[in-house]
This record gives sequence, C-alpha cells and structure tokens, in this order.
Amino acid sequence: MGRLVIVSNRVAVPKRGEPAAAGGLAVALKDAFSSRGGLWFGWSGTASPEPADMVRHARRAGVDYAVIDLSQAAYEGFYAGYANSALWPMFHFRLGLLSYDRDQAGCYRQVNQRYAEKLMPLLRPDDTIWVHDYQMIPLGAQLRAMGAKQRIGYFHHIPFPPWAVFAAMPGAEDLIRDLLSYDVVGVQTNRDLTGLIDCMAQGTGMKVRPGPEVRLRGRRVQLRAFPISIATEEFSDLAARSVNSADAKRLEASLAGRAMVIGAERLDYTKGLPERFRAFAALLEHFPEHRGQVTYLQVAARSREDVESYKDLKREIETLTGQINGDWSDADWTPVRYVGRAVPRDTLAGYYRMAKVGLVTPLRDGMNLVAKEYVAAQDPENPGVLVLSKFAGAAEGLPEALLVNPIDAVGMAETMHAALTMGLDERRERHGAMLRRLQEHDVGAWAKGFLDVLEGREPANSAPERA
Ligand code: ADQ
Repeated sequence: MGRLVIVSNRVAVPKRGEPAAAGGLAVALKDAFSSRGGLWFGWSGTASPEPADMVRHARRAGVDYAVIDLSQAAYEGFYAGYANSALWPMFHFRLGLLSYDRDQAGCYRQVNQRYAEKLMPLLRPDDTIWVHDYQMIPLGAQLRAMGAKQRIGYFHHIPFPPWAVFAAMPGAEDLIRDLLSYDVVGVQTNRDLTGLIDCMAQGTGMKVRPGPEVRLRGRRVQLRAFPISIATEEFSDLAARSVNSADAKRLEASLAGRAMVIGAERLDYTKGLPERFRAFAALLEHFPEHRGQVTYLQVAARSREDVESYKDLKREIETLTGQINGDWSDADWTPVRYVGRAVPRDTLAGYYRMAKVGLVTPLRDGMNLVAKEYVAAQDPENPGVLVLSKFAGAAEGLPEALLVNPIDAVGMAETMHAALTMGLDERRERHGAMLRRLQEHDVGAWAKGFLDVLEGREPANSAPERA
C-alpha cells in the first residue's frame, strides 16, 4: 500500500519531542499514518510580506510534514477574503453575509495552484491523496491538469447547501466542476449529500446515478456521507481525569452547589451565540425557579478577528453578557460567565463533565464536535443532557439529544428547563444510546470509512454510517 498524503489548508507541525496536537485530523489519521507512513502538506500558518518560496520539511513520529508560507497579500485574498468572507457564509446558508470580490476569488485559485505546484514533485505514483475542506476545492483539478493519476479524495467539513443557495456564488459552476476531478467527494451528513447531489446535477447538467456517483470519461466520482467523529475513549478518559484537576475543583467551589450549563465554540456567527444568550435570558424570565440556581458558562475562542462580521459578533456577545447580568445578577450570583478565549483541552473536558446541560445550538454546522465531546465527557452513572440544534450535522446521528430550533428563544428556554429537570433514568437512557454510538463510530472509524471507499475496499452493500 502506498503512502497517505493529506492536504489541508493549515498544518500544525508538532514541536520536536512533543506528541501531535490532541484534537482534529492528527488524531483521526493516527492509525492510518502509523501503519503505512504518510505526508502532510499545507500552509505553515505564517504569512509575511515576502515569504520564502520553498517547501519546509520536518519528520515527526513517522509522519513527514511539508509546509509552505503565504504572502500577506495571498493570506488576505485567499484566506480572510474568499475562503472566509465568501465561501464560509455561502456554505452556511448566510447569503446576506457573502462578500464577493473577483480579485480575491482569483487569489484563491492562485494559492491553490501554488499548493499544487509545490506538492506535485513530492508525490509518488502509488500515493493516495486526501484533500480537506473548502479552502482547497480546486486543488484536485489543478493536480490532474499537471498529470496526477493517483486516487484523490476530497472531504468537505462544513455544510453543503442545495443549488438554490450555492448558485448565488459567482463562479458556482466552476467550483462544482472542480469536484469532478476527485474520485470521492465526502460530506458530513445525508442532508449535505442531498445538497451535493443537487449541485452536481444542476451545476454541471450531468446525471447523478444511483450510488450516488457521476461518470465521466471512464472515471467514477463517488459522492458519499462520512460523519466525522471524535476519539471517544480518549476523550472520556480525559474528562474523567480532568474533573478532579485543580482547575475543575476551583470552578466547582465557585458554583456553590448551583447547576452549570455550558457552551464552547469558536466565536463564529454560525454557532448561534446571540440566539443562545437570548434563550438563556428567556429561561430566567419564564422559569423563575432557575433564578439564582443556574450558571451559564460560555467559553468562546477568538476566531478570524480580521473579518468584519466576527468583530460585530464579539461586540454583540459582550453587550448581551452585560445586559443579562445587569438584569438578573444577585450580589452572590452571576448568571452568565463569559470566557472569551480558548482553554486547554483537558480543562474543557473537565468543564463538560461538570455541566448538567451542554448547549450546542448552531444555526448551521457541518458536524459540531463539541456535541460529541460533551456526550463522551459525561459520567455514565449521572450524565448531563445535550441540547442540540437540529441544524448541526451531529443531530443526524444523535437523535436522543433534546433537539431545538435555535431561532426560537422561548422554545429553547423550555427545552433547557426540560434538560435541567430531567430524571436520572431518562438521562441515562438517552446518554447511553449516544455514547454507544460514539464508541462504535469514533474518528478512527471515520477515517477508515473514507479511505476504504477511496481505495476501493468498501464491502459490497455496506450500510450507511451513523453518528
Ligand atoms: P469547527 O467549526 O471549529 O470545525 P467543531 O466541530 O465544534 O467546530 O470543533 C471545534 C473544536 O474546538 C472542538 O474540538 C472543541 O473542543 C474545540 N473548542 C471549541 N471551543 C473551544 C475553546 N473555547 N477552547 C478550547 N477548545 C475549544 C469545523 C466545522 C464543524 C466540523 C469540524 C470537523 O465547522 O462543523 O464538526 O470542522 O469536521
């Protein structure tokens, strides 16, 4: 078997002597990398006015890393610009926030072309190439144009809307046609698969055959849903340990016996934060028994601060925190605790385990790993309750969560109340079903599922994955 070559926009090369990052793709691909070796290629995360035009190599724990730098102009046009100000809102159904600039769209293709040119000489004929996410859509077609014959797969981590939404993007047909260069196009959920099929059919005029797949020039492009997951066992162990840490004990003491509900995400307008804050205010208004009894901890990691809509969101959340606390606080109780930064992974795992309710209420989300982490972190004997937006991809595989529409503040308040007052038997039953599914379908199973299809090892008539 040849090497596995991963291409992702951003590559975090672990420091020498340190393990790979605890989350994300590094964990997902650990098994695949350790059995066959691999190369991870992408942007170093460094942007400067005059970047060195070279590929930097590093080898850590059996994995070769190859990274390139971007110029400041390329970073602004490609990343902050087209990827995060045009593609991101469009894929999350937010056409009102789509800001399109033709030069930035050109920059996106140029940066992808540079990735392709730098990657091409590093490839071997028997490599399998797995490209990740919306920053890299044209890469497969650009590699093919340079003669790449390898199997190339693409996984889309964020939602895939139907053509009625997608077509609003100038150049929409080109983006969809780019996907035809891959052997497999993977999305998170069946809902996304429906969107992808619709875009393939309407954006290219080609027939999508049962499979589903598209055939062109003797090649097959398979379209499939592969719901991403987490390293479930590891995360459960981490949470069970972290709940006894000094950090967690300090938090527990500060709650003085009150119930805690938790939210954790990047500060992003897709995550439904203002809506959730208003729903929490509605809980205090409509269910007076929770006044003075419940504390909402929101941990929001800063994100994309150079994009205007993210600055607006930050101000809005700060205002809402002040308003709710001004309206409802007592001298010895603050209803909303807002931590505006990332916290270490183990600390967060301990917080999840202490929280009676996990609030995961995005307006749209490809999957949402926080929902899965919250479930994995619970004490199975006395688990908390997951309140989950039906617009998160995670909802498709976690129907035992309490599903909500994040737009409906009072409806969410009612569901939060139901979660806070749910009896132990029902909590155990719902949690047990979700945890079992996450144990069976962890992130390793996700990566294997994708690679099995990409490399043609898929068992005939295999059942679609869930979770
Ligand atoms: P994200 O939009 O970043 O990912 P998510 O899937 O929730 O969203 O992953 C976030 C990760 O960051 C989680 O592991 C979480 O624990 C961590 N995190 C969140 N807030 C944090 C904080 N304040 N401090 C520290 N860590 C924090 C994109 C898509 C998702 C999709 C993933 C994976 O938008 O829909 O699930 O990719 O495909």
